[in-house]
Amino acid sequence: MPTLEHAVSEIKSVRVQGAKEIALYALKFLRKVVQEQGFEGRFDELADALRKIRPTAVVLHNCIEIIKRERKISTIDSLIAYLTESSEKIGKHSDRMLKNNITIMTYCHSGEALKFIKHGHVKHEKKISLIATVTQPLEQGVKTARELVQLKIPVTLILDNAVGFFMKDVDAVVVGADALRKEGVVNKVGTSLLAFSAKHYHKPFYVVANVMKLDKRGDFRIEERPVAEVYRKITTTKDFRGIKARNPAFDITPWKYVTAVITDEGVLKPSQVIRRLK
Ligand code: RUB
Repeated sequence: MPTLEHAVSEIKSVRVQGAKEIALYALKFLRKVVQEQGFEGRFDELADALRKIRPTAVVLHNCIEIIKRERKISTIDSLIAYLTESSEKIGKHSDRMLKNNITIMTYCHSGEALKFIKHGHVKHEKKISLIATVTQPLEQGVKTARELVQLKIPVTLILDNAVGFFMKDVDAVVVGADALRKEGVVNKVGTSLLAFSAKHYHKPFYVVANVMKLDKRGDFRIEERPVAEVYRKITTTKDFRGIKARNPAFDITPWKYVTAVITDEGVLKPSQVIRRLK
Protein backbone atom coordinates (compact mmCIF):
# COMPACT_ATOMS: atom_id res chain seq x y z
CA MET A 1 0.00 0.00 0.00
CA PRO A 2 1.42 3.47 -0.83
CA THR A 3 2.11 5.61 2.22
CA LEU A 4 -0.15 8.58 2.96
CA GLU A 5 2.78 10.85 2.03
CA HIS A 6 3.04 9.18 -1.40
CA ALA A 7 -0.71 9.40 -2.02
CA VAL A 8 -0.75 13.07 -0.98
CA SER A 9 2.21 13.86 -3.21
CA GLU A 10 0.61 12.12 -6.24
CA ILE A 11 -2.52 14.25 -5.86
CA LYS A 12 -0.82 17.51 -4.85
CA SER A 13 1.63 17.39 -7.75
CA VAL A 14 -1.29 16.83 -10.19
CA ARG A 15 0.29 13.55 -11.39
CA VAL A 16 -3.10 12.14 -10.44
CA GLN A 17 -5.50 14.76 -11.76
CA GLY A 18 -9.11 15.31 -12.82
CA ALA A 19 -11.85 15.20 -10.20
CA LYS A 20 -12.95 11.62 -10.88
CA GLU A 21 -9.44 10.13 -11.03
CA ILE A 22 -8.53 11.91 -7.79
CA ALA A 23 -11.60 10.40 -6.12
CA LEU A 24 -10.91 6.91 -7.48
CA TYR A 25 -7.26 7.03 -6.41
CA ALA A 26 -8.15 8.23 -2.90
CA LEU A 27 -10.99 5.69 -2.52
CA LYS A 28 -8.71 2.81 -3.50
CA PHE A 29 -6.14 4.04 -0.96
CA LEU A 30 -8.82 4.35 1.76
CA ARG A 31 -10.15 0.89 0.94
CA LYS A 32 -6.73 -0.60 1.72
CA VAL A 33 -6.60 1.39 4.96
CA VAL A 34 -9.99 0.00 6.01
CA GLN A 35 -9.03 -3.51 4.93
CA GLU A 36 -5.99 -3.36 7.26
CA GLN A 37 -7.32 -1.32 10.18
CA GLY A 38 -11.12 -1.30 9.92
CA PHE A 39 -13.05 1.94 10.35
CA GLU A 40 -11.84 2.35 13.95
CA GLY A 41 -8.25 2.94 12.80
CA ARG A 42 -7.09 6.08 10.95
CA PHE A 43 -9.86 6.12 8.33
CA ASP A 44 -11.48 9.43 9.36
CA GLU A 45 -8.17 11.23 9.75
CA LEU A 46 -6.82 10.01 6.39
CA ALA A 47 -10.08 10.62 4.54
CA ASP A 48 -10.13 14.22 5.78
CA ALA A 49 -6.47 14.71 4.88
CA LEU A 50 -7.07 13.44 1.34
CA ARG A 51 -10.16 15.51 0.62
CA LYS A 52 -8.43 18.69 1.76
CA ILE A 53 -5.68 18.43 -0.89
CA ARG A 54 -7.93 19.46 -3.81
CA PRO A 55 -10.86 21.00 -1.93
CA THR A 56 -12.80 22.31 -4.94
CA ALA A 57 -13.49 18.91 -6.53
CA VAL A 58 -16.61 17.67 -4.81
CA VAL A 59 -16.71 14.00 -5.86
CA LEU A 60 -14.27 12.78 -3.23
CA HIS A 61 -16.01 14.91 -0.61
CA ASN A 62 -19.43 13.44 -1.50
CA CYS A 63 -18.04 9.89 -1.46
CA ILE A 64 -16.36 10.37 1.93
CA GLU A 65 -19.58 11.76 3.43
CA ILE A 66 -21.45 8.63 2.28
CA ILE A 67 -18.74 6.28 3.59
CA LYS A 68 -18.62 8.08 6.95
CA ARG A 69 -22.38 7.58 7.31
CA GLU A 70 -22.43 3.91 6.32
CA ARG A 71 -18.98 2.75 7.53
CA LYS A 72 -18.93 -0.35 5.31
CA ILE A 73 -16.20 -1.54 2.96
CA SER A 74 -18.95 -2.54 0.51
CA THR A 75 -19.91 1.15 0.29
CA ILE A 76 -16.38 2.00 -0.84
CA ASP A 77 -16.60 -0.81 -3.41
CA SER A 78 -19.94 0.45 -4.73
CA LEU A 79 -18.60 3.98 -5.07
CA ILE A 80 -15.52 2.76 -6.94
CA ALA A 81 -17.79 0.72 -9.23
CA TYR A 82 -20.12 3.69 -9.69
CA LEU A 83 -17.32 6.05 -10.69
CA THR A 84 -15.82 3.48 -13.03
CA GLU A 85 -19.12 2.68 -14.73
CA SER A 86 -20.66 6.16 -14.89
CA SER A 87 -18.44 7.22 -17.81
CA GLU A 88 -19.81 4.37 -19.91
CA LYS A 89 -23.37 5.57 -19.25
CA ILE A 90 -22.38 9.14 -20.11
CA GLY A 91 -20.63 7.97 -23.27
CA LYS A 92 -23.86 6.53 -24.67
CA HIS A 93 -25.27 10.05 -25.08
CA SER A 94 -22.55 10.85 -27.61
CA ASP A 95 -24.60 9.26 -30.39
CA ARG A 96 -27.41 11.78 -29.98
CA MET A 97 -25.37 14.77 -28.83
CA LEU A 98 -22.55 14.71 -31.38
CA LYS A 99 -23.22 15.12 -35.07
CA ASN A 100 -20.93 13.56 -37.64
CA ASN A 101 -17.94 15.57 -38.96
CA ILE A 102 -17.77 17.64 -35.83
CA THR A 103 -15.01 19.91 -34.54
CA ILE A 104 -14.95 19.98 -30.74
CA MET A 105 -12.98 22.35 -28.55
CA THR A 106 -12.05 21.09 -25.11
CA TYR A 107 -10.08 22.43 -22.17
CA CYS A 108 -7.60 20.95 -19.70
CA HIS A 109 -7.84 17.15 -19.18
CA SER A 110 -11.22 15.85 -18.15
CA GLY A 111 -11.48 12.07 -18.07
CA GLU A 112 -15.27 12.29 -18.34
CA ALA A 113 -15.31 14.72 -21.28
CA LEU A 114 -12.73 12.62 -23.10
CA LYS A 115 -14.56 9.37 -22.47
CA PHE A 116 -17.66 10.97 -23.99
CA ILE A 117 -15.74 12.12 -27.08
CA LYS A 118 -13.92 8.77 -27.43
CA HIS A 119 -17.22 6.91 -27.14
CA GLY A 120 -18.62 8.98 -30.03
CA HIS A 121 -15.56 8.21 -32.12
CA VAL A 122 -15.09 4.51 -31.31
CA LYS A 123 -18.62 3.19 -30.66
CA HIS A 124 -20.66 5.45 -32.95
CA GLU A 125 -17.98 6.02 -35.59
CA LYS A 126 -18.42 9.79 -35.57
CA LYS A 127 -15.83 11.74 -37.49
CA ILE A 128 -14.44 14.07 -34.85
CA SER A 129 -11.66 16.67 -34.88
CA LEU A 130 -10.44 18.11 -31.63
CA ILE A 131 -9.07 21.50 -30.72
CA ALA A 132 -7.26 21.19 -27.39
CA THR A 133 -5.91 24.14 -25.43
CA VAL A 134 -2.52 23.75 -23.78
CA THR A 135 -4.04 24.87 -20.43
CA GLN A 136 -1.51 26.91 -18.53
CA PRO A 137 0.31 26.61 -16.25
CA LEU A 138 0.49 22.80 -15.91
CA GLU A 139 -0.34 21.96 -19.53
CA GLN A 140 -2.86 19.19 -18.91
CA GLY A 141 -4.18 19.94 -22.42
CA VAL A 142 -1.08 18.28 -23.86
CA LYS A 143 -2.12 15.08 -22.06
CA THR A 144 -5.56 15.43 -23.67
CA ALA A 145 -4.02 15.90 -27.13
CA ARG A 146 -1.71 12.87 -26.74
CA GLU A 147 -4.54 10.66 -25.52
CA LEU A 148 -6.88 11.44 -28.41
CA VAL A 149 -4.30 11.41 -31.17
CA GLN A 150 -3.56 7.81 -30.16
CA LEU A 151 -7.10 6.99 -31.28
CA LYS A 152 -6.38 8.67 -34.60
CA ILE A 153 -8.62 11.63 -33.79
CA PRO A 154 -7.08 14.67 -35.54
CA VAL A 155 -5.97 17.09 -32.83
CA THR A 156 -4.92 20.72 -33.07
CA LEU A 157 -3.16 22.00 -29.96
CA ILE A 158 -3.56 25.73 -29.37
CA LEU A 159 -2.53 28.27 -26.77
CA ASP A 160 -5.18 29.23 -24.24
CA ASN A 161 -5.28 32.79 -25.54
CA ALA A 162 -6.13 31.51 -29.06
CA VAL A 163 -9.58 30.29 -27.96
CA GLY A 164 -11.35 33.34 -29.40
CA PHE A 165 -9.44 32.99 -32.66
CA PHE A 166 -10.57 29.40 -33.22
CA MET A 167 -14.10 29.51 -31.78
CA LYS A 168 -15.72 30.41 -35.11
CA ASP A 169 -14.42 27.09 -36.58
CA VAL A 170 -15.81 24.98 -33.74
CA ASP A 171 -19.14 23.08 -33.72
CA ALA A 172 -19.30 22.50 -29.97
CA VAL A 173 -17.32 22.99 -26.77
CA VAL A 174 -17.11 19.97 -24.45
CA VAL A 175 -15.56 20.32 -21.01
CA GLY A 176 -15.60 18.45 -17.69
CA ALA A 177 -16.46 19.72 -14.23
CA ASP A 178 -15.07 19.67 -10.74
CA ALA A 179 -18.38 20.68 -9.24
CA LEU A 180 -21.90 21.57 -10.35
CA ARG A 181 -23.04 24.34 -8.04
CA LYS A 182 -25.94 26.76 -7.85
CA GLU A 183 -23.56 29.51 -9.02
CA GLY A 184 -22.55 27.54 -12.11
CA VAL A 185 -20.05 24.98 -13.36
CA VAL A 186 -16.72 24.84 -11.56
CA ASN A 187 -13.88 23.67 -13.80
CA LYS A 188 -10.24 24.47 -14.63
CA VAL A 189 -9.57 28.20 -14.52
CA GLY A 190 -10.18 29.63 -17.98
CA THR A 191 -13.18 27.41 -18.75
CA SER A 192 -15.48 30.42 -18.38
CA LEU A 193 -13.60 32.18 -21.19
CA LEU A 194 -14.44 29.32 -23.57
CA ALA A 195 -18.07 29.64 -22.50
CA PHE A 196 -18.18 33.40 -23.08
CA SER A 197 -16.58 32.98 -26.48
CA ALA A 198 -18.91 30.09 -27.41
CA LYS A 199 -21.93 32.23 -26.53
CA HIS A 200 -20.65 35.04 -28.74
CA TYR A 201 -20.33 32.68 -31.73
CA HIS A 202 -23.61 30.81 -30.94
CA LYS A 203 -21.84 27.50 -30.32
CA PRO A 204 -23.20 24.91 -27.87
CA PHE A 205 -21.29 24.58 -24.60
CA TYR A 206 -21.61 21.09 -23.11
CA VAL A 207 -20.44 19.99 -19.67
CA VAL A 208 -19.81 16.29 -19.05
CA ALA A 209 -20.10 15.22 -15.41
CA ASN A 210 -21.41 12.37 -13.28
CA VAL A 211 -24.08 13.26 -10.73
CA MET A 212 -21.69 12.82 -7.79
CA LYS A 213 -20.41 16.22 -8.89
CA LEU A 214 -23.60 17.92 -7.71
CA ASP A 215 -22.24 20.21 -5.02
CA LYS A 216 -24.56 21.24 -2.19
CA ARG A 217 -21.76 22.46 0.08
CA GLY A 218 -22.47 25.91 1.47
CA ASP A 219 -18.84 26.31 2.40
CA PHE A 220 -16.97 26.35 -0.89
CA ARG A 221 -13.40 27.28 -1.69
CA ILE A 222 -11.65 27.71 -5.04
CA GLU A 223 -8.25 26.12 -4.63
CA GLU A 224 -5.30 28.47 -5.10
CA ARG A 225 -2.12 26.74 -6.21
CA PRO A 226 1.48 27.88 -5.66
CA VAL A 227 2.17 31.25 -7.29
CA ALA A 228 5.48 29.89 -8.58
CA GLU A 229 3.38 28.15 -11.28
CA VAL A 230 2.43 31.59 -12.63
CA TYR A 231 5.90 32.95 -13.16
CA ARG A 232 8.11 29.88 -13.46
CA LYS A 233 8.53 30.28 -17.22
CA ILE A 234 8.61 34.03 -17.38
CA THR A 235 11.30 35.18 -15.05
CA THR A 236 13.25 34.28 -11.96
CA THR A 237 11.74 34.63 -8.50
CA LYS A 238 14.15 37.52 -7.88
CA ASP A 239 12.85 39.54 -10.85
CA PHE A 240 9.33 38.98 -9.61
CA ARG A 241 9.93 40.71 -6.25
CA GLY A 242 7.26 43.30 -5.40
CA ILE A 243 4.76 41.87 -7.90
CA LYS A 244 1.77 40.03 -6.53
CA ALA A 245 0.77 36.80 -8.26
CA ARG A 246 -2.47 34.81 -7.92
CA ASN A 247 -3.07 31.27 -9.13
CA PRO A 248 -6.67 30.06 -8.74
CA ALA A 249 -6.99 26.54 -10.14
CA PHE A 250 -10.68 26.78 -11.09
CA ASP A 251 -13.33 29.26 -12.13
CA ILE A 252 -17.12 29.28 -12.29
CA THR A 253 -19.06 29.39 -15.54
CA PRO A 254 -22.54 30.83 -14.85
CA TRP A 255 -25.41 28.59 -15.93
CA LYS A 256 -26.65 31.00 -18.61
CA TYR A 257 -23.60 30.06 -20.71
CA VAL A 258 -24.20 26.30 -20.46
CA THR A 259 -26.25 24.49 -23.10
CA ALA A 260 -26.54 21.13 -21.31
CA VAL A 261 -24.90 18.90 -18.74
CA ILE A 262 -24.35 15.35 -19.98
CA THR A 263 -24.59 13.02 -16.98
CA ASP A 264 -24.96 9.32 -16.21
CA GLU A 265 -28.60 10.09 -15.37
CA GLY A 266 -29.37 11.76 -18.68
CA VAL A 267 -28.78 15.02 -20.49
CA LEU A 268 -29.87 17.80 -18.14
CA LYS A 269 -30.78 21.41 -18.84
CA PRO A 270 -29.15 23.94 -16.48
CA SER A 271 -32.57 24.53 -14.85
CA GLN A 272 -32.84 20.78 -14.09
CA VAL A 273 -29.38 20.77 -12.51
CA ILE A 274 -30.25 23.79 -10.37
CA ARG A 275 -33.45 22.06 -9.23
CA ARG A 276 -31.44 19.00 -8.15
CA LEU A 277 -29.20 21.21 -6.06
CA LYS A 278 -32.03 22.42 -3.82
C1 RUB B 1 -8.79 19.09 -14.09
C2 RUB B 1 -10.11 19.67 -14.51
C3 RUB B 1 -11.10 18.71 -15.10
C4 RUB B 1 -12.12 18.32 -14.01
C5 RUB B 1 -12.99 17.17 -14.47
O1 RUB B 1 -8.07 19.97 -13.25
O2 RUB B 1 -10.42 20.83 -14.31
O3 RUB B 1 -11.78 19.30 -16.18
O4 RUB B 1 -11.44 17.93 -12.83
O5 RUB B 1 -12.18 16.04 -14.67
P1 RUB B 1 -6.73 19.42 -12.55
P2 RUB B 1 -12.80 14.58 -14.73
O6 RUB B 1 -5.82 18.94 -13.63
O7 RUB B 1 -6.20 20.61 -11.81
O8 RUB B 1 -7.13 18.30 -11.61
O9 RUB B 1 -13.78 14.60 -15.86
O10 RUB B 1 -11.61 13.68 -15.02
O11 RUB B 1 -13.45 14.28 -13.43
